[in-house]
Amino acid sequence: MFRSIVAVFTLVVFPLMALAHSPLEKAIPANGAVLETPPTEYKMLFKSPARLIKFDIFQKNENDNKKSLLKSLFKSSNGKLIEINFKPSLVMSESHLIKLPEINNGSYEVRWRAVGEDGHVLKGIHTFEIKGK
Ligand SMILES: [Cu+2]
Repeated sequence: MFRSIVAVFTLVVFPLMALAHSPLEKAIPANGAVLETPPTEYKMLFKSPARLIKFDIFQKNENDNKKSLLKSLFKSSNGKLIEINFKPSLVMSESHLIKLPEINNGSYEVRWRAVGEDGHVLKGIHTFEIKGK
């Protein structure tokens, strides 16, 4: 009995904790930000040095917004992938700057992946919205 409780705890609670504790100090635009003007770059500040190995940005479909974070983690985005000329970083750094092309008003989803100093993979999904003035 006790053992199965521990197993359930490990399976259910630990992954949730991992989600709750972002390895990011901050992102600009912040997750959930609503902006008046399109950003020209995306800035990520990690709590400790990491190599950013993947950065995809999608323009989301209108009816996509209701999906919960948990759901979207297990599903790939059905948004439109935006062409950026992203190259995986070769050096460990706490800050990463990704140049964005011109983007229109709408909802965006960023899916990133990085490798921390201990070799662990870090990843996350952020969203932001450009509303216009
Ligand atoms: Cu680690």
